[in-house]
Amino acid sequence: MEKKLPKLKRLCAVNDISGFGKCSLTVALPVVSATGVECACIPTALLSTHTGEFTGWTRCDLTDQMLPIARHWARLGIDFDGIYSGYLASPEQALAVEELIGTIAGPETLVIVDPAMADNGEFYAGFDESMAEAFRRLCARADIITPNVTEAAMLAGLDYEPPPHSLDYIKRLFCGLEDRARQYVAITGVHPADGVIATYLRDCSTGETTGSLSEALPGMFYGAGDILSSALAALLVRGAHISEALDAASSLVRESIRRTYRRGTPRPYGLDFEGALPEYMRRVEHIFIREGETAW
Ligand code: PXL
Repeated sequence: MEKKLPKLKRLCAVNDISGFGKCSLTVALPVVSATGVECACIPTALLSTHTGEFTGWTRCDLTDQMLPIARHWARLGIDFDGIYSGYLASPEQALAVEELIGTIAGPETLVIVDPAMADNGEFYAGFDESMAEAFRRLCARADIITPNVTEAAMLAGLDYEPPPHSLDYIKRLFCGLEDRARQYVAITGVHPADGVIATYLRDCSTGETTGSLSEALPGMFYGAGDILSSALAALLVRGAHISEALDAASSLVRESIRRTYRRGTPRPYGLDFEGALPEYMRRVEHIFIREGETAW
């Protein structure tokens, strides 16, 4: 008889499907699975592409499906180790996420919210301050939030400052966000100096701050935030320590960006993370390998 395997951890990703452009669910599904975590999903909208740089995209809003899906799962008695929300199509969807957390989360369910609504000092197409207000409420339900610098400034009610981002500015962002999430705030896409990109993480209960720094390649890389948040969410749900989760997630993004750059993939097409997954999975294996058991 082969040895029994432990129960798979299960994450619910609440995010849109942009059919083309490698972001949201088309990133969350493979990245969460590559972490050895089951990825259930509640699609919030169906778009032909993401809304950055592309024009003429199609969109079908799925708000009216979100709670019925969650209620069906609750009736089936399906439990979740984590709920991770990313890009949402409207402030109403943020309210629906709050309600679905109440419907499918248990006391131990980790809630990760990526308040994806803006970048480079500007809201994404179709969003305004009402989206920031809705995310402020939703973030208060989250154990960990992963805003980029623009989103962090919006949530904290501070002005956006373009790069280079001084440590004083990052500290002010953290101070403004300390009461926004229950435990961790990870600010992504920080440019502390020319040619450097970083994610800084604050443990709100201890005030301890750590960072993961990489070489920055020029230009905008769509989907980088989604890869980082998906990996971080799955690693934490699986029980990784926050610092090893941040390191592994950051190196997946770093390697995906390098590959995209080397291949010359058009930026709106998303990151070439596929070839970076094998090394990521080796890292995951290293984190979770236990005496006498495999990580998978
Ligand atoms: O990667 C964030 C994202 C996700 N989904 C949609 C988007 C964006 C960013 O522009 O437009 C539809």
